[in-house]
Amino acid sequence: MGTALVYHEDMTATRLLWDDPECEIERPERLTAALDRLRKCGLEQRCLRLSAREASEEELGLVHSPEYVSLVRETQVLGKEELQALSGQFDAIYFHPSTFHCARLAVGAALQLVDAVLTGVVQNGFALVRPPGHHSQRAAANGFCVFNNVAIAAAHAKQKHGLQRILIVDWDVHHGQGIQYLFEDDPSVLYFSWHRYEHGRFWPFLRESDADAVGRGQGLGFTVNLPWNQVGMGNADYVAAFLHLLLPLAFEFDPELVLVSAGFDSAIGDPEGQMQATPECFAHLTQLLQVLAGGRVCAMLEGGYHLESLAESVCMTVQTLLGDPAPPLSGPMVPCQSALESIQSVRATQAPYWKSLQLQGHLAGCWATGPHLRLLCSGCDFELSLDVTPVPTSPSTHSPEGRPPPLLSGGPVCKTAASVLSSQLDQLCLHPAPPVCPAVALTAPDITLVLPPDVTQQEGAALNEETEAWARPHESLAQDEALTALGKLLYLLDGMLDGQVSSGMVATPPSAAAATLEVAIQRGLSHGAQRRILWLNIRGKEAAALSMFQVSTPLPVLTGGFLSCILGLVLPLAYGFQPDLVLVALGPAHGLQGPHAALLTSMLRGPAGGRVLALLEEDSTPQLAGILARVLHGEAPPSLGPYSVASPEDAQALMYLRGQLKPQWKMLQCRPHLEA
Ligand code: Q9C
Ligand code: ZN
Repeated sequence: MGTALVYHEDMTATRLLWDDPECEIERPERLTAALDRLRKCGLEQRCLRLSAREASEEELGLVHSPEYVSLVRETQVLGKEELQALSGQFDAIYFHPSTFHCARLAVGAALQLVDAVLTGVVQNGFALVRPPGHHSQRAAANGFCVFNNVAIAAAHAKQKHGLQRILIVDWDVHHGQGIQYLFEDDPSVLYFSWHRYEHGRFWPFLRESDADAVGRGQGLGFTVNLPWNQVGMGNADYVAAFLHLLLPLAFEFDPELVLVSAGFDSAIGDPEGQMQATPECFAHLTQLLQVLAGGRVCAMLEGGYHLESLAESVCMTVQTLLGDPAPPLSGPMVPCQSALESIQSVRATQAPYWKSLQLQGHLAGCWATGPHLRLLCSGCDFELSLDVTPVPTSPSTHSPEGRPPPLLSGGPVCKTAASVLSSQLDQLCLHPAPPVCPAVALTAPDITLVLPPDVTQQEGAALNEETEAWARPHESLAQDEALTALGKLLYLLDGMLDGQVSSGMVATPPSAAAATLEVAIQRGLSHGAQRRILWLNIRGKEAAALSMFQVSTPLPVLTGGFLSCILGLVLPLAYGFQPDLVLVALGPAHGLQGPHAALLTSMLRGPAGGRVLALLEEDSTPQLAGILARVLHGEAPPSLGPYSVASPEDAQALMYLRGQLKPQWKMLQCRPHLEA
């Protein structure tokens, strides 16, 4: 299933006919610049092109008053002076004789997109429209917006398709107060908006844009405002807002459809927003939303006034909708204090309405934290082990033979028992600094290995001397089958590291899994320049205990615990680490259900530019192999099903681990430093 691109050239007709510095930025070139760039990048050609239709007056009436629709209809025959006079009755609005036609096309485009997605013609899509819509209200134009494209699309999805849960994500830099007003008391529409606010000193200067506007009546908790109180918010701030605020709520809400008020005035270079997020960030935001609602994501253009930044950001969004991996994010992934204050304040304000925000464990106690720590928690059926080795300050050391030292052979496991912890955390081990190596390894129980399906079948993996050389130190790699699997893996790994292949999957005989993984890590680290590898080893408890340096925590089996582990721990670490490669090993007794494994794998494509290599064991089910292959290929993971909260034990273990790691890994933070 593909991606729709809905457009109509007529939407370039409306333009400002008089001098108005505030309105002149909303110009026809916004559409042509974006479309030109989509063509030049070959993206337009990959989409299903739909020509926009005009919305009917009945459709406009889904959210607008008949009087207001008539007023706009009548602007078609007004002269310039009259248009200017009427425009002056609204805030930041200009009318043009073509406005009614253009605005009906913009709404029609949004409706066509929703219809195409909800009837299964396409998986997702982008409506390239103007005028924008999110400021427009029941009986008022506002902020360049005439009809509320996204709000009408949501009302239509409810009325014509019977949807009961629609998520609207408004990543435009302005508050879409029009959408907020229209769905304030409606629990079937969850409206999330972040916006430049500066404590109320930025347009539209509304008290109700602040974090404490949470909806009313039945809709309490279904309006989520994240005000940015400083300009300059960047990639780390936006990703942190998604991981720590929007996504927990969104998974709990479990939408059937995601609508994006896709304004790109929140991107770098925009004169309105003054923010710093790069165009690639919108690829990541899109990818993070694609794990919801079975991937049914409809993005409608809102603002965006820096033509280059707008065009590139639109391309990033469309490319991601098409299933391509998001390019790696640039810059330090450290959210700023002001962003953390905002995020924390919204989490606190919304907590009464959302179980996913109530997962605060309550562990007292301080721990000796060092750059390296080892923690083992047991007491539940599964466990997630997480091995974090900091980024080296010097390139990885090599043994005399030119090989990196084995990652997993080292000093003895240091087990310093500490009964200080609560009953769930029964062992704490701090161990001496592990060998310097640019790898982060996460070990968790519960995943499966699969044979590569159509996606990444690698045939050119003939046994060669190099494979044998890598295998030689490992007894378990002596057998033919193990060698063959290793050959495939090395071939695939080289393809990924050279940029010819994005992602892949390899199945190994169970007895050779550990050694194969070790070789994969060493090979990855020794390939070319310094590499950063994120390694997730997901397996049963016994196996995890063999690993040398690791932090273990129970792998939550309830949906809420699993999600908080992924959103609150694994992804922040991964985004903060900015790996070149992610290795996901699903070992024996990994215990993950297919949808969980698929979600994890899918989301790990983000931090590594899509370079995810899944290692499965040969006795994994074909279903698991298939599902992982599809998500690696860019398909949406299946839904996790109804939300169930994390167990107190899981929440506590997770909170402890996060507390330990936070000083090193800033993306784990979701609240500002309370002390200096
Ligand atoms: N310098 C949209 O992005 N002017 N509308 C604000 C502050 C109005 C923005 C002036 C901006 C309207 C869809
Ligand atoms: Zn805007």
